[in-house]
Amino acid sequence: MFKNVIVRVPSKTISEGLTSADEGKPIYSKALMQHENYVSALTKTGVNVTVLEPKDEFPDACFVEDVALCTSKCAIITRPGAMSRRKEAALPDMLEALENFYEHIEYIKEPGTIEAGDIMMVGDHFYIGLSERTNQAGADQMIQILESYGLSGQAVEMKEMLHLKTGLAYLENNNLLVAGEFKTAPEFEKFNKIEIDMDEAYGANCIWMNDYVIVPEGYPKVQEKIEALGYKVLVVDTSEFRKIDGGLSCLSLRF
Ligand code: CIR
Repeated sequence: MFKNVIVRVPSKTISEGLTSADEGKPIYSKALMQHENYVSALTKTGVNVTVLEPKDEFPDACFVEDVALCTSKCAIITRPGAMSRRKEAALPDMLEALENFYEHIEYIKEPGTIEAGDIMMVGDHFYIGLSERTNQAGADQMIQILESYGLSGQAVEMKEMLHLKTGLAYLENNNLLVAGEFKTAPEFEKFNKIEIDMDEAYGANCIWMNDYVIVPEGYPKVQEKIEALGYKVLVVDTSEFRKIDGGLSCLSLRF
């Protein structure tokens, strides 16, 4: 069960966020509204939500998932691979928020880079995607930290996606949404894989929240497959965040 969530309100500079999508720039007012709906959906799942203030100097700072890994034992502050995002990881208000919940806070150090959108938690085990943002040194440090707390981790090769969780979502009970390159990855063979079609690949970025699964709006086949598994579904529109490669998981830290 998750008890707590941390989010950060999008800033008016969100239109300058990093992107590989060719879908235009996010509209600030719409992004704000979608973010409010996201917080409402999270609240419905019974968690306590800490809402941090926007940071104009960091257009991507609403994607808080990337700056910390929150485990059952400790929080680990990452070192983002994207230069424009590197200093997001040590913002004082985020540290303060994490200190409210965690006695132990660890840090990824140079030359390691890691963005926690590349990390998927399955119980006490963590899969770490080696992406353009997360390097081997970062993954090695992370695994070492996890092991020092009795947790474990393993690195996963990846080639196409921005982040590991761009194409994977663990829905507990051994159920795993898989898209694109992860459909055939040997690491995930043991799961009950729910394959997401190419035309709905963005919809693979869902989040399991206690009895609910939050699904992005506009992916009916994904929604149907999740409902068929017996989950209660909440739908949230993330179209403005999609324009800068962000999705549901990216917008929160859940622990
Ligand atoms: C970036 O490129 O860093 C942001 N525009 C999107 C980050 C998405 N985060 C995630 O997948 N965890």
